[in-house]
Amino acid sequence: MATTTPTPAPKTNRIGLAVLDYRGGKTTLCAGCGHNAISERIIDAFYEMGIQPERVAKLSGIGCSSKSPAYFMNRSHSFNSVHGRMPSVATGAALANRKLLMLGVSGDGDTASIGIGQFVHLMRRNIPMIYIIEDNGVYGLTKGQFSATADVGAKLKTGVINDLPPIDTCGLAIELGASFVARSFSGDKKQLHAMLKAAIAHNGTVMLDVVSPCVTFNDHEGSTKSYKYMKDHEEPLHDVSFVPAFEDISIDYDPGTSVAVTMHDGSQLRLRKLEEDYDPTSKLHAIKRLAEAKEANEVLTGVFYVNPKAPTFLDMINMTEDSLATLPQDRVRPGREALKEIMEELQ
Ligand SMILES: Cc1ncc(C[n+]2csc(CCOP(=O)(O)OP(=O)(O)O)c2C)c(N)n1
Ligand code: SF4
Ligand SMILES: [Mg+2]
Repeated sequence: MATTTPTPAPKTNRIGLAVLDYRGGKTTLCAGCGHNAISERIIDAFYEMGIQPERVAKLSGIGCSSKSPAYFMNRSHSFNSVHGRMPSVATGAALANRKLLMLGVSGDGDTASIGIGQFVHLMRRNIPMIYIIEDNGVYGLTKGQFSATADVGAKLKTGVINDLPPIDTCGLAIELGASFVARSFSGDKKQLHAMLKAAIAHNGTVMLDVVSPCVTFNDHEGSTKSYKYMKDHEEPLHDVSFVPAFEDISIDYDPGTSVAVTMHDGSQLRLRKLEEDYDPTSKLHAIKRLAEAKEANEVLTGVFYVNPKAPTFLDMINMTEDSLATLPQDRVRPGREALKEIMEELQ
């Protein structure tokens, strides 16, 4: 009689979920779009960190990039906002329930063009959330016009040249108060994966600008956001690795050649120095190095700035640990005495 081999049980993470539990709908983006690679890294990072998908709130604006939350973690909460207005929705959700892990996905157009006013106020509040810009230098969804992150001299397929200076979202975020600011490339699997895991462990605003080529409208000769340009011009500041608090943090670490930043949950972000003197906890270093890279036409990647101790907006306003929706009436409604006092003050 033939024996049947039992199918092995799927591999699970520390909360007993399989990677399938972190997947979303089938992508409708173009094959080869950098945004798809970022969705894959998000799935892997949340799976490996053992985050309950129901604890995550996915937020986005409008654009091909902003469609991508539909393609990962379909068990999570999700809100697709108006173009460029995701930060105010995220701020409200973070205030209403600080137990949620907020994950915003935006585009360079959604953030740096129409949404710049909202973006700057999100950064200065250090709202606890991960804010990813899937940066392709164009408005992919509306057929490839330049966005405000396009470099001077970049050329569209039609021959149009951009002569306006780009907005550096990383420089802006550091200046304004985001407490974890990094840049990566959708084609750099290892670096992006480590950064996303560190982002999950951070308490404060993580602003992650990920260069993500648009294969349909901005991947040609003359583009500065193409796969080829990134391969030729990417200049990593350090090798990024991350050891979560639930693993043995003493392994594989050489303090002489690495900088280790301890995150608020005890995890360690390890940056193996490629540049001897770079200090990721110094805003000044970060801003200076970004300016130098710009002069040299390099696309600098890495964790530019991190401060795990910066107070978040929720700490500043002494927000309750409980979700507002679960508070009993006597904690949200002023009593008769308090109302009487207010009325007397107004007389
Ligand atoms: C108020 C408003 N203005 C303009 C548009 C048209 N529009 C849709 S997506 C988009 C740009 C998206 O670019 P980006 O955020 O870079 O996303 P990508 O498609 O490149 O990923 C624009 C201008 C809109 N939907 N709403
Ligand atoms: S148009 Fe560009 S940004 Fe949009 S899905 Fe296609 S490759 Fe991606
Ligand atoms: Mg874009």
